[in-house]
Amino acid sequence: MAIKTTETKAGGTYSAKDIQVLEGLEAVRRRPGMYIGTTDLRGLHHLIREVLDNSIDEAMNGTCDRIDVTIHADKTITVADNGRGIPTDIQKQTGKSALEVVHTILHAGGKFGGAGYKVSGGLHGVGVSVVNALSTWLRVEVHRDGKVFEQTYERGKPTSKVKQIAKGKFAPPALIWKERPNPTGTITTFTPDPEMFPVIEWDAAIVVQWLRETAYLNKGLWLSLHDERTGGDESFYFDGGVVSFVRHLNKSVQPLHRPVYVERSFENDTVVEASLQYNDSFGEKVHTFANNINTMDGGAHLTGFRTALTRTINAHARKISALKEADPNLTAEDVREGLTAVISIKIKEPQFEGQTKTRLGNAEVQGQVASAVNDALGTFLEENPQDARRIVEKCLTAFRAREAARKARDLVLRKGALDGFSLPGKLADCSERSAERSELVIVEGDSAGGSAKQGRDRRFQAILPLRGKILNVEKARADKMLGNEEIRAIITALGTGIGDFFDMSKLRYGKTILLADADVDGSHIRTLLLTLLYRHFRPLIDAGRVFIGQPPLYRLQLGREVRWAYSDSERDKAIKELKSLAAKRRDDRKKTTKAKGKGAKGEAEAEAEAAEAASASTDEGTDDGKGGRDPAIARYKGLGEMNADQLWETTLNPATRTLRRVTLEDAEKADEVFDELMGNEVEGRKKWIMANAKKAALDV
Ligand code: 0RA
Repeated sequence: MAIKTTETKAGGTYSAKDIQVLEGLEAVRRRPGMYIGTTDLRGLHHLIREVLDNSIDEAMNGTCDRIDVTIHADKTITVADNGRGIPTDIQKQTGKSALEVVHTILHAGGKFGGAGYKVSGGLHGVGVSVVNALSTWLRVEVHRDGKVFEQTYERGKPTSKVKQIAKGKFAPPALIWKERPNPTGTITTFTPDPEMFPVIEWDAAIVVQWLRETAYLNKGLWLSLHDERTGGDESFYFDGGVVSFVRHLNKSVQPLHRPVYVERSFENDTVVEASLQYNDSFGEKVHTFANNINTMDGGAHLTGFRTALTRTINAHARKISALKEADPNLTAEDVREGLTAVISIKIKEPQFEGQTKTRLGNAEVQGQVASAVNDALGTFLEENPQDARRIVEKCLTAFRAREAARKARDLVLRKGALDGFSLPGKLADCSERSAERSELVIVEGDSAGGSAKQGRDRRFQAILPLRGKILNVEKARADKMLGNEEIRAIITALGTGIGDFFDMSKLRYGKTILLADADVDGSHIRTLLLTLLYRHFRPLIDAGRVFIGQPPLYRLQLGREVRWAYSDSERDKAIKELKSLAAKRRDDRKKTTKAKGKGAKGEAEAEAEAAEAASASTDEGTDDGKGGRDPAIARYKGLGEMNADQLWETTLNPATRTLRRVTLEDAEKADEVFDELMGNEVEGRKKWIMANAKKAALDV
């Protein structure tokens, strides 16, 4: 069948090619989730990431050293870089400008046959055309060869040709930086489509996190966020690259030596960069990246790193006779305590695996990372005998402590303290025996725990109240940890055992729900619990089985109508809703009263009656001075203030409650805050408390 050609406004014709293009972008709009995962706030922020990644690719290529992101007051986003500028010349296959092609054809993003790029971030690379399709409006400005070009689009379709303009519309710092005579670069501005994204609220913290991480991973690259909503400006630039990253991660603990650093390029263009530094804590922080993408589930580069670390430290320990001939080798476990490391590799064709595509698959990388780390760490230990001794001692202590902990744990296990037979006394268990259908609610405080026990559905909800703060697992060793009553209660209630002994098949509840107040203390307890779960029950988090319960912040009442609000904006919405409901009722009553008493009563009389009827049923709320009433608003300070029914209605009832699933990122963040809060360094703790005292004041 011949494809019909249709006249376009511009006077050209639509061809089969154009139809394909439109169908491609239409597909993105029909199923945005397929391209960006979700259309919630996460998906929304993905748009920035997508555009940003193209500029970062340009930086990785060595042809861009500054990127500016701007959040405009009207929610529009601009990303500007001082790279070479996206090519604007006509492409043979399509007969169109390359600039238009990358913005309108799916999967045409950036990789121009490999000539322009060495490496590129593969994970997010769905291409800027996806961002374009999901924006009501997008404009790109390119500076190249002393000229300026622009093109605009609406919902992915060009609304102009690629045309040369006299002068740039913007002067982003990236371009005027360093006062180059002929600056080059790309400036992209877009407005996300509210038809695609129900909520458009930018979170500067998310962008700042990416910019900081990217700056660490690309030394010499300058990245800024300009937030025009607040006037906030933040810039990141690190000469030290991953060394600066490691120093940052260790800022609240005492390091044992200067960071070890290695950078090496291999024949296939793979570049390995790594830094490591031991500190006096017991935790481990190892972050791995491939092409700037956080490979949260590790992979070949992490395996190579661990192998090299264990091998090199063992070899050195034997050499200096810290390990005798009869001693067993230190294990990978033993060399983890107090280790902070960042491994960043740049690779031509990254293979990302796993459900969330956050594990690096490329097998050849393992040997490359191992050999780079072997050589660098070997040399470091050789040349710094005092540091070497401290590192080896640290690992030996870990080995001895682990042995002691194992013995203590065996003892505890043998005593049956962790068996299903001795469930904690304060656990109010549910009658349901199937884990899939039941849930454990861990509640802060005995009094809230009491309400929860009364208010729950005892068929499937078990309640475990916790008294005060649980033990600081960062500092405590495993044996001491198991001696803590609150922690033991959690372990026995969950039933899985911990660490090496963790067994998912023994899990007693499908969901674990953490319930704490929405204040500073509550957030402290949540942090403690998340850290415990992160370090000792990580498979539960990985499986998405941990949730944070959300108690409401407000109770609103007008007449008999009650609403709960979980945020300030929800509160404002509820006020409006209640008032319009009340107004409508007044109107209805007025009408019926009028209808009934037609002719018998005057209008004023009827109205008075209606008002009376309204106020008779209104024992809550106050006059708003306009003949209506304002709802009574109570601010909930804590779970303890709610009675059993209210707790059920707002927080426990699956039909009406809000739960937030804990992600690995949440848990990692908690772990970091925890370090700052609880690590050995008093200074960091002081700073955190001071910084948060402000927030705390706003909380009441
Ligand atoms: C491929 C080739 C060239 C530039 C780019 C891609 C490029 C793409 C983006 C996306 C955002 N910023 C960008 N900057 C550059 C140029 C090839 C050449 O000049 O020879």
